[in-house]
Amino acid sequence: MLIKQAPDIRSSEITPEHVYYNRRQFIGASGAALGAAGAALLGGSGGVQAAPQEDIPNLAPSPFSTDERLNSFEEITSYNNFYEFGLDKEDPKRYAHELTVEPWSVRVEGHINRPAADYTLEDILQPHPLEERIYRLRCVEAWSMVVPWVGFPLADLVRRFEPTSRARYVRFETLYRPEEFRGQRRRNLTYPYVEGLRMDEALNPLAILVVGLYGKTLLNQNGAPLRLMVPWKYGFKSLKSIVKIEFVEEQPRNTWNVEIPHEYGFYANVNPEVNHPRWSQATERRIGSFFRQRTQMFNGYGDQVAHMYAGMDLAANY
Ligand SMILES: Nc1nc2c(c(=O)[nH]1)N[C@H]1C(S)=C(S)[C@@H](COP(=O)(O)O)O[C@H]1N2
Ligand SMILES: [Mo]
Repeated sequence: MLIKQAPDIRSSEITPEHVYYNRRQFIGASGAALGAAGAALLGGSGGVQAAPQEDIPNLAPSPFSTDERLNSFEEITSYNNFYEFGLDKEDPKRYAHELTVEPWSVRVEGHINRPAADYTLEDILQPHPLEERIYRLRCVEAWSMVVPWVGFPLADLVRRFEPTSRARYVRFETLYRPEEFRGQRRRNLTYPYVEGLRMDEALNPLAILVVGLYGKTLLNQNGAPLRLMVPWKYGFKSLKSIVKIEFVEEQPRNTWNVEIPHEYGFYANVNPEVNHPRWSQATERRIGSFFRQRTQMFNGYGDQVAHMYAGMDLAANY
């Protein structure tokens, strides 16, 4: 991830990456508003190489982190689901270099009091101090991992754009670029990949936007440069390589629900008692361990999230 001079700032204001991250954390902690002048830009290298990883130092730890044994960097970056690169677990790593993530911008629009616009990745990240969140990740295919993500609370971004009372859901879109995503050329799903959260879910402190893992910026196979992570839901809710965040009134039609409605719903909360037609959800295979383990309700995050679903029929709202 190269730091490039923004067209409107002087070279004396350009900051090296490590200072930049520090400053961003400082700025975030001091509550500076969106769009402070002189923020460094993540520049376009224009090449065909996957973006090189950069260190993200000085991460605040989180009380929400698990102390379970971490999956290795190798496991987390070579066993992936990212259908835009292909159906096999090895495909995302194999074809990750075909995607260019610099420059990157995110369209933010819908029922908000802030301007609807294309924001540079820099604009999106600038006010938010980054922290490490070590979360369990549970795929609906009944495998799981423990991943040290780097990110910030989605709630902080949501609040910053000041949703109006008509904003009842947040809808997200992954990049649509068939020239670089071979899975999109093959139409192995209906693209762009769409996901959504109810507003209270988006405001839950566990929901984060992720920019890195293991203290480094994301590799393309994990959803560079910006992806969602909602740890109490099956992994398909946590979409990758986000280019659009929209505040909407209606429940979004999420990709897997559109694709196979009788197998995938909107809520997709991890639930050992509600089986998927093709996979029992009672147990899971932790990548790297031999024995299967019991799946926990809400992936073990019930204390933080169960209240949002009080009175809801969790079997019907898979
Ligand atoms: N755009 C997009 N996002 C996606 C997917 C995908 O195919 N496309 N796969 C999902 C699924 S099924 C899972 S389990 C997680 C896997 O994230 P990881 O590869 O970083 O472990 O990404 C999710 N996000
Ligand atoms: Mo998944």
